[in-house]
Amino acid sequence: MKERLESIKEAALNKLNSADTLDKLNEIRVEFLGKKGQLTEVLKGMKDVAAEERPKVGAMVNEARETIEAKLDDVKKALESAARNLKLKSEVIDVTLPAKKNTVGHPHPNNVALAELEDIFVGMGYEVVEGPEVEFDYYNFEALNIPANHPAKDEQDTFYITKDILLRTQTSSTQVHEMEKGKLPIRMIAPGRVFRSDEVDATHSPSFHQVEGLVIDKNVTFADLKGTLAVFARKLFGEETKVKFRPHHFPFTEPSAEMDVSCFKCGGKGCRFCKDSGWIEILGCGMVHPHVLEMSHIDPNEYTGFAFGIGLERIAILKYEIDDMRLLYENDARFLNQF
Ligand code: 2NL
Repeated sequence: MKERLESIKEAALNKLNSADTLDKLNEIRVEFLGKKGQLTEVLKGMKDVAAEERPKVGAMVNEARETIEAKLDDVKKALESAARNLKLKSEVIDVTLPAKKNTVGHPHPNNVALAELEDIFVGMGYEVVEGPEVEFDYYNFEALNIPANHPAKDEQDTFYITKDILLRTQTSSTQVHEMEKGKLPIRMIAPGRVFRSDEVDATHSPSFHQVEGLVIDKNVTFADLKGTLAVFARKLFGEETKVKFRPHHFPFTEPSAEMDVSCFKCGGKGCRFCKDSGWIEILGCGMVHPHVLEMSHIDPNEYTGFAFGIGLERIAILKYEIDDMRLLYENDARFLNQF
């Protein structure tokens, strides 16, 4: 009996010495100490042992069990500690690695130009007002004296949502809403996104941005318009900038004009930038048409006003010498980071 116990113990310790996982350790526990394990089998054989021998054999079985259990415990601790060391080693942080660079957002050239325009007009006492991009036909066309048969109203130029609802083609609609409120005088600019059914190319896009301006007060004249826009041009393009007004036609203004500035590249001598003319077209403007005032319940005998419309992309393209409008909409960080 003693020999059998010794050989079980030896076998168990041998196996434990070569156990390299916790799973194997458990297999060994079951094999020797489990319900059907080798040591348990020996205990079951105790009934065949002579009564006076039983305490001795029992003590030997207990000693064998305790030895195996102690060894199991040792190996388990050793395995757990090895596993922990391995994990710690794999989680070591190399503090000498270079830090990740955070990429920071960048203002879009349109927004850089808009901030500059807003600064100039806010400095002259104008309020910045925004309005809806989806409008009624009335605010986009009718209230601006654009007749029902005007070519701009064609479905080929304007995005209609229903017969009476559309995507605004100019931000004048925002100014009509301001006039309707009946609070005078008005000195405002209306920046925002506008929509026209255009194919995309280097100078066109179905969605672009406008900044329109409107001043309504008593005794406002064309001289006020010229003076204001000349100051604006000098602040935007430099103090030496000259301005020139050419007669034009818009349904919502009378008289109407387009304003050119002297080429800020060549100073007016003529270059590739101004197509050798010395002048660059910047905006459209005019005195608010009496019909437009009347439709918004403003008496044209008491009040007059001037208005202007500026293409924001055009300003950004000129100021930052961008040669293709599509670059403004692609949002390629390599392009935007230059501004
Ligand atoms: C352009 C230039 C312009 C206006 C916009 C305007 C707004 C009201 C009344 C009268 Cl509420 N006019 N805006 C005036 C002149 C020119 O835009 O090139 N537009 C096609």
